[in-house]
Order: sequence, then structure tokens, then C-alpha cells
Amino acid sequence: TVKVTINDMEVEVKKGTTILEAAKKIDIQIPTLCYLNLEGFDIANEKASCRVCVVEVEGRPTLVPSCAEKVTEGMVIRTDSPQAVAARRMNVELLLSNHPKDCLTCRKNLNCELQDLAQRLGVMEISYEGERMRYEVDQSSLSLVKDPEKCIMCRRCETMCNEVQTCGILSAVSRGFASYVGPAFELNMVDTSCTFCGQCVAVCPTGALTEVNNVRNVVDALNDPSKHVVAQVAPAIRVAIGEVFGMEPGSITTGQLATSLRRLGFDGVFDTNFAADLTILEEASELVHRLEHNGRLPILTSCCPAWVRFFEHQFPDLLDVPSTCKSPQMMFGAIAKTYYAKKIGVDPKDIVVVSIMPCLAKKTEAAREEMDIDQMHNVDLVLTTREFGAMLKEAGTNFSKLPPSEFDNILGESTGAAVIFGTTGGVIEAAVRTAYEWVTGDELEKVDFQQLRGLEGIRSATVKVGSQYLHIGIAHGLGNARKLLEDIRAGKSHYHAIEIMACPGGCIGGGGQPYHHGDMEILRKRQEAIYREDAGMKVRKSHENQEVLKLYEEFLGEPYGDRAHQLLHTHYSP
Ligand code: HC1
Ligand code: SF4
Repeated sequence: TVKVTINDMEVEVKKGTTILEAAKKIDIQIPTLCYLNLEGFDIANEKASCRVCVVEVEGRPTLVPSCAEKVTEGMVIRTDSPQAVAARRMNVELLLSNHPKDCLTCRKNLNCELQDLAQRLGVMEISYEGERMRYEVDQSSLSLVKDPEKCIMCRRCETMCNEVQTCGILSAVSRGFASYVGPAFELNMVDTSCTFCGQCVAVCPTGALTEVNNVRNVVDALNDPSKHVVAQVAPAIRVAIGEVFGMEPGSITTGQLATSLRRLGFDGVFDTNFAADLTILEEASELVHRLEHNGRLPILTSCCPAWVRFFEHQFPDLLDVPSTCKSPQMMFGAIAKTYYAKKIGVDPKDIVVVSIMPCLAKKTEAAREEMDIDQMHNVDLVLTTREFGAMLKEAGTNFSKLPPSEFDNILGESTGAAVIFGTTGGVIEAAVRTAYEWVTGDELEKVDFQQLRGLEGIRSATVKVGSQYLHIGIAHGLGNARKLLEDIRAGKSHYHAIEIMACPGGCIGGGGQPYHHGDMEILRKRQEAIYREDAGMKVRKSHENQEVLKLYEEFLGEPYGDRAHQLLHTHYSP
């Protein structure tokens, strides 16, 4: 260890610790715009580009960036000296001099780290006002908006995209004053192999990268009396949206969600979890089918649309490996516009399906034409957790104080197996609960598969199912997924089934969730809440969902049968 003194306080830290991290240990928060360290995920952006974190080190002629400088024995550091504070302020003012400053109408208003820092440093005027760089806003995709004028070159997005997701879409374009981060050859995002995972958006400190906002479209639909507007809520929303309203991370707000949607005027208030149970019936059937008929193994889960885009672009030779199941979001839409439409006697063309999702890629997935039914999209509009939170704020909803209520029936019942879809490891655990009982014919007494849980990037486990051993792999983060895919390509994979989620943590860490500003404790709390919600449910296996069973009986026929194939399965193209 190394002993150092920061602002007259002694602290002992591990060798190799940066000044910034050492200061954090004694609750001294040095401001920074570019630094990012997602603990436990091996994700760090240490480019020292913003120079907001500069501090004074005794014996050094110039200020040093605390995010990049490692402590040495006996170092004496001041984070609050007049020189350090003045330099910090000047660096923020320089950034602001080349920044649009349209904060009132910016998509990032009150969530912007640059705005927050300017306020904390008391910046009231810009001493260096000069010329500003002008760029077009890229609104080419259905998922994200890129506004290069708001890029401050912190390069967190680049680290996320290139190192964590290994997608390689974003890098520095131009030089010096004119530089910003974007795709090579100034391509529009939609023309790249971007997966729309939104992890770049999740870490952008300013309004340079944000989601496409669909709140106005949803409000318009709700105000149109000729439309029957239904909502579905993804598993991971219920453990995260409370944060938008100042609740503790990991607060479970399932009942408040149902009430809030009803108050906003939705005609049907439903749960994506219903469709997650449905997905398990299809996916477990497909797995059993492949096992019994010498089918292609391993089977890969297909509910994460960023992951789907990733393998379509990067592994076009392996398109027969993933499950053909549509995601729960899309299965929900397909059932809402057929079975449900018939039941309530409404023309499916007048039904608007709105999804509340933790994800930006879900916006692009909703428009995938190969999933359309009678030239109708399964899902019409997708809001992220953040957008839905904003919509509730706009309506003045006191979310945390809402009385809880239940989802509506016929597309509202769900089991504990469905809620765990929201975290890495959950989809495969849900599938195992069902496959086990189907294959063995025995009742599964202990439904918790601890060996599938956790937050490590790649995990594996072996589960005994009757006389067989199922080898299961799990990856989250696309860089981790790539490793498992490369093994499959090389013929070295020994797994029967693999679950992949594009975002670190799975949907709890989705690109549309409330900003966690690098605090990984928040992800852990969301994950714990997911498992708590599951443990508290009476029914915890998808094949015991009575509404889903009734749907098969009245409408779909057999799981993995003809009707199910038509409505609930899809195909992939490079
Ligand atoms: Fe997910 Fe899924 S779990 S993909 O992580 O399979 O987005 O929450 O809705 O569709 O159910 C996201 C979450 C979500 C789907 C389900
Ligand atoms: Fe890269 Fe994902 Fe951002 Fe696309 S959405 S640029 S893949 S991090």
C-alpha cells in the first residue's frame, strides 16, 4: 500500500490507485467529465481529456490530472487549492465557449454533467466566447440522436462502443478544435453496424448522444379518441423507474406502474412479463426440439435486439444458431393485435401498442418489417424508462405515493420466471425451470439456480435435467458475447444453451434506464430487487401461467406449432 495526504488528511490505498480514486476513499469528490470506471466490469475511460480533475501535487511545477496520475508514497495533494479550482473553472469555461448552451430545451436538461459542473463552479459568464463549430444533428436512426456540437471529446462513448461492446462504431473525427466523436467517413449512424445498444448514450455526460424521444407521439395517440392504446412494461422497469422520482435504487414499483399508466389514460395496462412467460414456452419447446432431433446446438437466446443486430452484422455465417423466437416485446404486440383485438372486438389497425422498455434497440426492433403481421408492426411506439419518467413528471404524477394496482387481465398475468428476464442470467434460468419439468416430468422443488446468477461477464454452469447434463453459458456485454460466438464458429463450444444480453448487467443496465453515472452499486441493487420480486411470487414457472395456457388453448394451439410459428417466430438476415 501507499500512504498519501490529500487536503491535510492521510489515506492509505493500494499501489496503482489514481489520485481521483484515493480522494474518493475519504469522500473528496474531484469533479470530472471524462473519467468513467464501471467497477467489476473492467470498464475504464482514463483518457484525461477534459482536464477538469486537475489537482496540485507538492513539488510538481504544473497541475496534474487526478484521473490519470497514480499515487506515490508520501505524495501531498491539494484538490481545493486556488490554482486547482481556477484551472478547473477555466477548463469548463473553455468547453462551454464551444458549446450550444441551449440548456432549457436540451434533451439532457438537468441530467447533463457539464451543466451540473458549470453550476457547481459558479460559472455565470463565458470569458472566452468565440467562434463555435457547426455540425448537423444525426437523426437517421429510430433509436438514438447524435448531436456533435454537444460533444466535449470525453470519449466515454468510444470506450463503451469499442472496448466493452467491440462494435467499433465511434472514434475521434477531425482534429483539435473541430474534433468530435462519431462514425468513420462521417457516415450516418443508421448506415453503420451500430447495434443501438445505447451504451454510448448511457455514459455520455452531455446531450451529444441521447435517445430518439417518442413521448409526443404517445401523448398524441392517447388524445386520439379513435385509437385503443395499450401499454406493456418490461421486466427491468419496475426496479429502476423509482430512481427518476428520488426513490432508492432497487425499489420495486410494479403496482405503481400499473396505476400510473391507467391514470395517463391507457385503455389497456399490461405486462411484458406475460409475454416473457410465453417466450419461455416457445423457447423451451425449441430447445427440447433441438435436443431430441439432433438440432443445431447451442441454442442462443434472441430476446435482446442489440444482440440480434450484433450477430447479424458480425456473425452472418451463424444465423441458424440463435433461437427463432421473437422477443417478449414483439410477442406481446403480435398477440395484442390478433387474439386480444378479437377478444375486445377492436380492429387491430386501431390498436396502438406502446412499450415501456429500458432499451434503445427496442425502438428499432419494433420497426423490423419481417416481424409485421398483415403489414402492421407488432409494436407501434417505444418509450425508454427515462422518457416514461419524463412523461409522468409532465403530468405531475407523484409516482412514489401512487396506490399500487394490478395489471389488466388477459395479457397481464405473469410468473417469477418472467421478472428475472430483466437481469443477466434470468432468461436461461426461466427456461431451465420449464425445460426441467418438461423433460423429466417431475416437479422442480427448488427453482432458484444460484449457479446461473451473478454479474461476472461470462459465466457457465451445468444443470442436471433427468439423466442429461445441460451445459449453459451466459454472457452480458457484447465483447463477452463475441468470445462465446467465436468459440461456436471455431467448433469449440460445448454448451447446449447460451443466454446473451448486450448491456452490462442485462436489461437492468439498459441504455434507456435512469442514468447511474458510473455507480455500479445501483446495478447490483436493481438486480437484487429483480430476484426479490421473483422470490415473492406465488407462481414461479412460466408453464404455470394460466393466462398463457388459456391463450394456447383458445388461439395458438400447441407451443412451437403452426400458429405459434406464424406469430411468435422470426428469421435473421445479414
Ligand atoms: Fe428486456 Fe425482454 S428482458 S429484452 O432485457 O426479453 O428491453 O426488461 O423487455 O422483449 O421480457 C428489455 C427488460 C424486455 C423483451 C422481456
Ligand atoms: Fe456503439 Fe452501442 Fe453506441 Fe451503437 S449504440 S455506437 S453499438 S455503443
